[in-house]
Amino acid sequence: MARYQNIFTQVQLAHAPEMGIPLSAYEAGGRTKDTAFSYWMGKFGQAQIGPIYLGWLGIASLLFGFFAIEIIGLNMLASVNWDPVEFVRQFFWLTLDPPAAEYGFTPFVPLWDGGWWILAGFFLTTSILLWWVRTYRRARALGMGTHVSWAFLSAIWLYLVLGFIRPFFMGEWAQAVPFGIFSHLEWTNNFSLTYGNLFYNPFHALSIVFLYGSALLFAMHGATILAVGRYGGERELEQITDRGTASERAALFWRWTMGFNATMESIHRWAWWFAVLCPLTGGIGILLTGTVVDNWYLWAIEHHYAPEY
Ligand code: 07D
Ligand code: 07D
Repeated sequence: MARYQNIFTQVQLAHAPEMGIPLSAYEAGGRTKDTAFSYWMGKFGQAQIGPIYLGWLGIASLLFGFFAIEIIGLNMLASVNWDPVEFVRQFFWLTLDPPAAEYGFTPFVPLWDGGWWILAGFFLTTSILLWWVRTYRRARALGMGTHVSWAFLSAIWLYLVLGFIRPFFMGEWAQAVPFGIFSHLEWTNNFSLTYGNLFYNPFHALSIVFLYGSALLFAMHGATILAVGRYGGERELEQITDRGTASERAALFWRWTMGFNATMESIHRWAWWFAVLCPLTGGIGILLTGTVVDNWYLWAIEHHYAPEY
């Protein structure tokens, strides 16, 4: 029987670099000319690195992202008296916090009292939004659907709710998430405690369903395709135009084990929806907290979602 090459036996062909579809003269200016081949990257994915399409959107996005990281990093460095050793030692605990509650939601806050946080947030958000436009435009340029962009937007929705939309409705920047490794975890913990335990927020529960569901679907799909790799199962084009033995087996496996099987197409819709619904429902849950519901535990008792002890 023909043996399919897997990660251990894969043959890496050395060939002229694949440059992608021709672009208009204007667009071609945005694509780098150089490529490289990496044997080790070839173990994880394609051995060819580049060309990358940066364009002005990509460059602007990276630049704004750099400003944000720079502001966050320098503020953290200032908080340890510009001592690089302490910066590294304490890195996980360093933080750049939003303005205190007394400033409300005004953008005019002294830099050292939270103004830097607003600026960093502005630059980070600009960077993320520009990157989003880039995903949309590159997909269009390739004649693809824009599914990646809409999935990304779902994550951006949660990010915006956490750092801008909810603070806006609450009338305080102080409600937003700090920039810092452990400080953002402390914020997450405090948020749950302040609003009476987030576990009683049904949208947090839904978000967890889709988070766990995403991991489960990813495991099932990844495992299934690897399991039929010996029949060329991951060559989706051949499997779709000529439903070969791999797809057939993959489908039968699930029909035999659980009575139902997704199709080659629908499994990707399942995955897309689960991933998208995780931050989408999460964002709804966060937006309702403190604006509509002050204490999820009491809310849950009132709505017979939790028993009264
Ligand atoms: C694997 C793709 C690669 C991305 C990576 C993250 C930065 C931040 C910034 C030092 C899966 C790159 C990180 C650029 C550096 C500074 C200022 C994605 C992969 C590797 N969190 N969170 C992390 C962010 C929120 C929570 C890790 C961002 C909410 C918990 C990392 C945001 C809440 C835990 C991180 C954000 C929350 C983490 C690993 C934005 C509720 C962990 C992330 C923009 C949702 C875990 C120490 C990861 C950890 C962790 C980044 C928001 C909760 C630093 C950028 C406010 C409970 N978060 N997080 O792998 O180890 O994601 O923390 O909204 O346990 Mg977080
Ligand atoms: C953060 C979307 C924004 C990210 C973007 C990416 C960059 C970096 C860098 C390329 C993740 C920008 C990227 C800038 C680029 C490079 C290198 C998505 C983000 C745009 N919870 N909880 C969730 C669980 C508890 C709390 C969601 C579990 C406690 C709060 C998720 C448990 C308390 C919030 C989830 C648990 C608490 C959440 C996040 C268990 C704390 C949120 C989904 C088993 C003590 C968030 C409604 C997600 C949310 C959230 C899981 C427990 C607090 C499903 C499994 C009770 C405050 N929790 N949680 O996709 O939406 O995040 O809640 O105990 O805000 Mg929770």
